[in-house]
Amino acid sequence: MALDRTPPPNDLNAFWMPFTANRQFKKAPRMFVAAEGMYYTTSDGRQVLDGTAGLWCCNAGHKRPRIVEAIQRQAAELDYAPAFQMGHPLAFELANRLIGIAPENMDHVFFANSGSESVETALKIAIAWHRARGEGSRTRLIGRERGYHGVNFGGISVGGIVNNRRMFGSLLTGVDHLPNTHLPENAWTKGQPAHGAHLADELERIVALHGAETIAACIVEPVAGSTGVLLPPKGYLERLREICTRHGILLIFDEVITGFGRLGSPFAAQHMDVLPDMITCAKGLTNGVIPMGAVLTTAEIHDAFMQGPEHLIELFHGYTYSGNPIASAAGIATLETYREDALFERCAEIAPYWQEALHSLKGTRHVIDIRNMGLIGAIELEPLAGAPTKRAFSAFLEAYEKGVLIRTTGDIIALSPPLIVEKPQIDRIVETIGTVLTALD
Ligand code: PXG
Repeated sequence: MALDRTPPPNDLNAFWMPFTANRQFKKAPRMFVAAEGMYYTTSDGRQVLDGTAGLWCCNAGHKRPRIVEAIQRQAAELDYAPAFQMGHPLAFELANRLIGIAPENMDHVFFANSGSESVETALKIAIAWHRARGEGSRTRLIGRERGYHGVNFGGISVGGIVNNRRMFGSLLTGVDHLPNTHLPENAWTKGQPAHGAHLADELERIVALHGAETIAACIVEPVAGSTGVLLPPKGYLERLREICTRHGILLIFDEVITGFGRLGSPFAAQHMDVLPDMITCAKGLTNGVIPMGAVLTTAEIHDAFMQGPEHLIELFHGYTYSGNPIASAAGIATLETYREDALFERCAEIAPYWQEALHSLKGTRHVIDIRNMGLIGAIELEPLAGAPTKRAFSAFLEAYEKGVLIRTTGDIIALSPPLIVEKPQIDRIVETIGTVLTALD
């Protein structure tokens, strides 16, 4: 008989953790065992205030009854239905509800299971759309330096974070990058910065270099989250839209972070009043509870594929779990929760308080910039000499010990509390960060 190789349940070795300092973590694990509202419970029984909505995804806070019940009900009703050549009602209902809150030019939804998959889907649709219309030479993709579009090959190719790229070979060819929108003259800006709309003109330079007839799409995050909250300068997204339109380039907004109320509107596209051709989203789509992503597209894009004999598949793309019944149920219940509690409006209402609270940290030890928009905030630290990222990581560990969950990327503290956050909780997040930074080397 084979020996049972199963380690004991509390052995931490087998699980190779994502985007984690595995050895550090396994020496001093930080485990959550429960969550409700604005708080996590740790394995040692402490309450930790959630300053990050999990990973930018639990916009309605934790353990929302409507979502919990919807998942339980659906699991007992229809657990799985084949996603190809078969359907089930909830995927259609969720698609309709998404269109109901999306910008007015969005008419169709393609489901995926994560932000990364949504990005791959959108990039593939963009290239295939041009080809379907007889413009097969449009294959080039334009991303942006410091952009984050997930971790699959398309996403890291258009993405612009060097650590996510350098270990993984040659990536997609035919990709160019716009410069990032982070300018030193915008330091300490509250909300959208004044300088930098001209950075969109770099797209003109790329068009002049390669010819518009080779370019399929340009993908950007309306607010770059992962790289440490880089805001779009006033007029920048408008100018990008104008240049894309003029050259027949599809504009994709990656709204994995900005979707579902983070800026006070359902999507950043509405907040900024700029209409992209496609939107990628995930995270807040199900309040983070079940993996799900989606690509929203216009009728113009969708309809170009709906030709030829009707028994033929129009787009050779899709996932086993596209529109999964339990994820769809979670998505519907999540959108209902957002509406019932008017959470997008709540974000818009509390954002000015959030802004002033964050900027009150100006002058705190190590802080070299603070920026914000909606319920997003970033506090940039002076890196510890010779040890970049160490100071911010220490701040993260110290804040956790003091009962507040923050995120750090590089030497930047990135904050994105659930949209249910109350003013005293904002105060606590800010005070804790202030205390931690003051005590830190
Ligand atoms: N696009 C954007 C804009 C994202 O922010 C993805 C795609 C990928 O989504 P998935 O679901 O495949 O992870 C993201 C994810 C952070 C952090 O700390 C950000 C993300 C994920 C985890 C952590 O900033 N963004």
